Amino acid sequence: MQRSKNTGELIARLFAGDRLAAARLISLVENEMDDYHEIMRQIYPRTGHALIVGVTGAGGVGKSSLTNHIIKKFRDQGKIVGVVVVDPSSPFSGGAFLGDRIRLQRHTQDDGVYIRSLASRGYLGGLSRATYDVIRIMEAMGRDVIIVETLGAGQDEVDVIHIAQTCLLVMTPGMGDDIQAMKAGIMEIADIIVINKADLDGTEICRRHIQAILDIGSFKEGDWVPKVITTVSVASKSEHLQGIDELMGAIEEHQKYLHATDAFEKVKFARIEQELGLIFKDELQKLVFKGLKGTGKKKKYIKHIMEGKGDPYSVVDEILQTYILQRSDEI
Ligand SMILES: Nc1nc2c(ncn2[C@@H]2O[C@H](COP(=O)(O)OP(=O)(O)OP(=O)(O)O)[C@@H](O)[C@H]2O)c(=O)[nH]1
Ligand SMILES: [Mg+2]
Repeated sequence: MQRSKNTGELIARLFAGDRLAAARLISLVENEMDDYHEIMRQIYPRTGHALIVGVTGAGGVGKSSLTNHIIKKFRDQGKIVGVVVVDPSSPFSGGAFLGDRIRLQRHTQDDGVYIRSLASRGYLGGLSRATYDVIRIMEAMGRDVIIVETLGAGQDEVDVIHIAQTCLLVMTPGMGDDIQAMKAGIMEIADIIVINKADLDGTEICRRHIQAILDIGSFKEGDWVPKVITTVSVASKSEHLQGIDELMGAIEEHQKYLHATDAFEKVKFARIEQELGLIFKDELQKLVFKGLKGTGKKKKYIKHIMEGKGDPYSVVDEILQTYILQRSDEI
């Protein structure tokens, strides 16, 4: 690891909205340079003001196509937009990275749109933490709206979605029984459920399945009940597109709801809680591994488990006892 040069200047340029400075800072943070925490500390006070929209769902349901339209609508309102595409190279998405780029590329000439893709691997602190950091950097860059596209598959993506104030769960007709399996996601994650590809057969059945799940949901008076919107986000003629204005209306309505109730504070609380947990987990691991370095103990522990003499849980408990409790005694 090494210390980066001129971070002060880069940060000043970031605050002025400079894309190159943003790209440079993102790579410094991704590579966890020594002054990584200092960078994040300095930009943090400039964050927390953007509207953050999450777009999640299974591979190929049309998340990027919808994101494309949402970007355009926000641009038409004069807002500047940041987009984070998480996990585009995941095997689940069938190598959609290129597809994402093509779909989103018509915005790349627009200074009001800043797009960043995060690959699934290669982040020391994990994908979720990298995503949180990149979003903070985009906020500090002055983006009014940040759209986060994630594949709704693994835990990382679920972690990430807590950052969104308004979360779109995208589905398609023909998902059939899968809808039942997504019940928890529908209830826990979705503020807006989008049935995309409504030009395909089965849209009405899909809507009924979703409605049935919502009907048995235990919503209390004043709770937000997820809205269901049907869309067509790719069509040979633009007049065949559907539901984009309704979708934007639903996003606006949800934002109004958040601000009119204490829900906005709850979302903020959840975001910071998640962020604290991610940073803490990562730093704790680094601290422990640093303590073990050069002692040969890490290897010993791994061998111990390999030989069936122990298990990772007991080892972690033991390490925590030895290293953390001893350390805290010192403090
Ligand atoms: N028929 C139809 N096809 C659509 C619609 N929206 C998107 N598609 C197609 O669905 C495919 C996937 O679209 P994407 O927007 O890349 O979907 P995604 O969810 O971002 O995909 P991943 O990032 O790979 O998970 C593309 O071939 C699109 O052309 C729609 O409304 N109707
Ligand atoms: Mg995509």
